[in-house]
Amino acid sequence: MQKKLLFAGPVGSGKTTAIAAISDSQPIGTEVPLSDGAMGDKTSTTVALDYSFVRLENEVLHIYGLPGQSSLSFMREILVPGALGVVLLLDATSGTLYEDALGWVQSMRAAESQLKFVVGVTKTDLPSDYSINKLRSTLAPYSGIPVLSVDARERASVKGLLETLMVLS
Ligand SMILES: Nc1nc2c(ncn2[C@@H]2O[C@H](COP(=O)(O)OP(=O)(O)OP(=O)(O)O)[C@@H](O)[C@H]2O)c(=O)[nH]1
Ligand SMILES: [Mg+2]
Repeated sequence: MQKKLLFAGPVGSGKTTAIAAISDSQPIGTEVPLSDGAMGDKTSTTVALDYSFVRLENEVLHIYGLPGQSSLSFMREILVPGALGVVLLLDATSGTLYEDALGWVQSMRAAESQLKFVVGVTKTDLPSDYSINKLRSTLAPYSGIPVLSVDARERASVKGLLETLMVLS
């Protein structure tokens, strides 16, 4: 059976960047320019999905990235069936980090109750008042979700998330 994993999380958390960093081939993307102009070096947003694959310990993992925009949340119901697990990326500099964490876990578990999660917090190199302990306690009702700090631009960092998820899945 095909091993399917999802990258989820809000706009700008690094899903498309992480998939490009980990991929064995050029990912398939559905990027359009940001309507309000660039956010730093981010100039586009995903409007349907990202797709790529990666070989990890002799297994081929099929990787799908969701769009972060809430108006495109219907893509979750389309992409969740058959997925083994979710890499949930959250942006440390976002003022809605903790609500985002709960909202994404709740909405995706509503679509598929058995989904495994690993959380990767990006942009921890930038100034913020993000606290890993507060995030862990926010997610405590969903026991067994590891929380790691990552850089979505770094292959080794993203690979660590996938390896953690595959141990759970
Ligand atoms: N400084 C810093 N920048 C990061 C880090 N991880 C990702 N980024 C940047 O954050 C931005 C993420 O953009 P995308 O990958 O398009 O985000 P996305 O989650 O796919 O967003 P949508 O498709 O719009 O939902 C890029 O500009 C990355 O270079 C990090 O750890 N530190
Ligand atoms: Mg994207």
